[in-house]
Amino acid sequence: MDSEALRKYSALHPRPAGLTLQYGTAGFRSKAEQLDHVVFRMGLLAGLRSKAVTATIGIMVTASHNPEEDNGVKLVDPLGEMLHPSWEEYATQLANAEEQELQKVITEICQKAAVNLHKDASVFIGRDTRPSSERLSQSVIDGIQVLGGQYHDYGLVTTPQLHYMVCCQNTQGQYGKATLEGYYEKLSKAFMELIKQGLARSTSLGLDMKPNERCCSFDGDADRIVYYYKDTAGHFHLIDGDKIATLISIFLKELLAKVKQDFKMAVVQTAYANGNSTRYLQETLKVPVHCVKTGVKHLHHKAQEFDVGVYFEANGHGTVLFSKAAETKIRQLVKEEKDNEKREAAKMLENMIDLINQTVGDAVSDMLVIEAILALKGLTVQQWDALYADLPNRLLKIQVADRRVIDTTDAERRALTPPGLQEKIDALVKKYKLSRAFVRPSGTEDVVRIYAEADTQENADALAHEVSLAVFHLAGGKGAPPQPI
Ligand code: G16
Repeated sequence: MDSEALRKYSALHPRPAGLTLQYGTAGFRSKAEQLDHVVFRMGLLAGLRSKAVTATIGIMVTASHNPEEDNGVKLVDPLGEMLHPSWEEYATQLANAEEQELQKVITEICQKAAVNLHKDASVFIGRDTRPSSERLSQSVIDGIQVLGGQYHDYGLVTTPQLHYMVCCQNTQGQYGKATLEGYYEKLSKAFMELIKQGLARSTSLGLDMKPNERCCSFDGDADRIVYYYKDTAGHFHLIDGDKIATLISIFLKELLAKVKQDFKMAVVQTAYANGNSTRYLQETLKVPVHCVKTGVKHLHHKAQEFDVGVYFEANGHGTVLFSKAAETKIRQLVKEEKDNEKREAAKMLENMIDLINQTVGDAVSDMLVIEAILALKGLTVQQWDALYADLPNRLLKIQVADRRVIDTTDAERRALTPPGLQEKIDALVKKYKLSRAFVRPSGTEDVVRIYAEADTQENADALAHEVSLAVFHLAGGKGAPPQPI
């Protein structure tokens, strides 16, 4: 390692005295002005990770849905996954090290993670449209160069596009071409093929807008999507990640039944999943459902256990993973199966595999998947919405002095600390029908999130408010106590 270069460049990206930042739900996230040293050091970390795994690593400069003045950094592992959890600790150590200790911390990481500093490093960089993002991605480049690494700066891209590019690069093009054109070509081709297949069977289907028009929105870095519409009475209907998972599961389950293979399919959700979505998936659709901690990395990991793993957070983050064995079998059926219905179903599954961005939840790819399914099944947005009715719910956030006083267990559904909080929540939940509530510290904002659902909106609101008061009193709330909704 060039110690002189490290000293020189780290002095250009000084760490504000006393500032400690934690690796959160999806990397580091904070006010942009506090992040220069963090992104520089994440450039270093990406270089180390690349040397450790002998593959290209991705760095995305974005704060997703956060306010414009925030920013953040997400690291992408070789196959497009989130950074391996065992490296989150190294990321935190590096981000918080005193400047004169940087070299020592790097040496320790190299020892613990068996990094050979003489190896090559390659890093792909992307950024969002925030005013601070361009400058911060320059600091990332400084970090990569200190370790003698190569980089390719893709500039403005969505987070899932960067995940895609990293995966393409490390699979020698097997997943696609590592360019933006390659990404658009792959998705548009699969979408056209999928739609064509369905339209060839029935000309009455299509993408025509219905009177109650469906709309969709992406988040700040296009890795989440939600649908919505206004009904004829002017009421707003949100179609969230739970309903997206349900639609995709229905479609895939039908195709899987047609190809008659013994594929294991499951849906992965978090505690934020609406209770009625879980009930519908388990009881009506008869698909196993698993609940994990918030954060796509947790959902992705769990979904990898199945042949077909559908995962979605209620907030619209999600995708579908196919096991290698299932993918190979499906592609083989397309080529060799004599039975027409079976082969056609396999072909649809094959196009779904190509249309879905399996590296990470991708709003563009998810939208094309949803549009194709709606068209192929001839479903209106209202019919999709009516699959089940969401239980009324309320999501609140409050500020406390230190949100780390809240520790949770059971996929974040129960609070271990502060003492007495869970008992209080249990007692409050008992007061309402069909009710459920939980609290957890956010990993992307300095807030505690409170979720409640119940039989009516009034009850969900009242429960959420009562739980927020309990958090305020037991976890050191800041400012005035939360007001009723
Ligand atoms: C990130 C994570 C998501 C998570 C969200 C909110 O999304 O990737 O899995 O649901 O943060 O997390 P929290 O409740 O801990 O603040 P994004 O789109 O903001 O990167």
